[in-house]
Amino acid sequence: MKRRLFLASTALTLTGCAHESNALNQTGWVRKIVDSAESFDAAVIDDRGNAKLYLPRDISATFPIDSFPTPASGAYRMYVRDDFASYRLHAGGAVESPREFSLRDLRSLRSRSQITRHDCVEGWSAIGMWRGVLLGDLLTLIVPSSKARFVVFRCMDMTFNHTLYYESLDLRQARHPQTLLALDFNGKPLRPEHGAPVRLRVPTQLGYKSAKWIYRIELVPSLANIGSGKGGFWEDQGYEWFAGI
Ligand SMILES: Nc1nc2c(c(=O)[nH]1)N[C@H]1C(S)=C(S)[C@@H](COP(=O)(O)O)O[C@H]1N2
Ligand SMILES: [Mo]
Repeated sequence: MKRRLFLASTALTLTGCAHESNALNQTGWVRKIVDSAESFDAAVIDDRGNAKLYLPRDISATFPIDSFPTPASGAYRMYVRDDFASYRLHAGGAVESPREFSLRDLRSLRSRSQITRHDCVEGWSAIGMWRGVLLGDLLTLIVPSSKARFVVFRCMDMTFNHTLYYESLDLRQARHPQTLLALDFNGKPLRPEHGAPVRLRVPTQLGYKSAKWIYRIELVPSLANIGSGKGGFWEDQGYEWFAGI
């Protein structure tokens, strides 16, 4: 957290001007860093709105773990002990067919693998290969009702505000062909510290959108009643809800 605050104040110093005095204007700040790092590289997001795909040789040798600690609850420890056999992903809210998915159910759906870069607002990026289910495919199974506008992700880790981590996407972002419910990382099942058994991977958006340790997916008409109403844990602390790279 010290590092986060330090970087936020650095961003303030760097940008300086009055109209940018919001130290938590993280997206704009990161975009500047990403822009400068990418000036010799191809576009990060192409003109169809897709994140750049990388090659196996580009995969980072080490990939940081950068989040709240791995859940310590008895329930999560039991999942780890039984290799997530008793885990269920609950999918409901404003949908016509609420459902629970075991890990085996999720693994029986069509999967997709992609090598993309993860950009964290704290100033690091890393490339990895994720395989999982298209969130759009899961939404097709549960059938969002006409009222549904956002998809909320409920996670099993505890934040410093003693709430569980939460995030959200709108339906367009959720159905983006690169938005995955990732089950595997670099060819192996996700490890607990990287968000096992199911995490979001949204390569078109900043790292905090890629929620780890998801136990529930909830369709809602509005974000007003989620946390303090900004649509995610970090958004409620001042980060932007639209975290496009
Ligand atoms: N549940 C949960 N998901 C989370 C976070 C978190 O603290 N809790 N941190 C986010 C942030 S800011 C980043 S950069 C990535 C880090 O993922 P990694 O630890 O697998 O690298 O997870 C994102 N998803
Ligand atoms: Mo991050």
